[in-house]
Amino acid sequence: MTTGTTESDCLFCRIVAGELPSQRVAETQRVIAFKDIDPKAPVHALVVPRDHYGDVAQVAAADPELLAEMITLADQVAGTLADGQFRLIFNSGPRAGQSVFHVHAHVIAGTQLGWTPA
Ligand code: DGP
Repeated sequence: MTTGTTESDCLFCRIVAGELPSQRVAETQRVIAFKDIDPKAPVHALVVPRDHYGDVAQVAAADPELLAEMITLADQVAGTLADGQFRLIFNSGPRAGQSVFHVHAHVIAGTQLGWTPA
């Protein structure tokens, strides 16, 4: 099952549920944002829907308003923790670097960013 659920063996479902600790920086009824455990920039947060979807295409197809809410929360995080400018990254699939299969947007901000994705 990849949509609209909670999965007991999913790391981010467990963070959403509060079973595992995280440093939350923002939240709404349907979305939470917390600091990445291995930050790649001065500001590096993950924006995650509370419901489980495997990747960005799945959430876009099932619930485009939820995807928009994720992006709005990312903008809010960048405005609160940085100067409002940010990069938003959705790794989709292992070869693209996805390691946690609960959709998450990386919010990268707080410095001048380079462009070396590969
Ligand atoms: P990705 O590789 O795109 O699937 O990104 C997964 C991110 O999740 C990666 O940047 C590290 C982060 N991460 C992994 N485990 C944890 C955790 O337990 N807590 C937090 N806050 N972040 C985690």
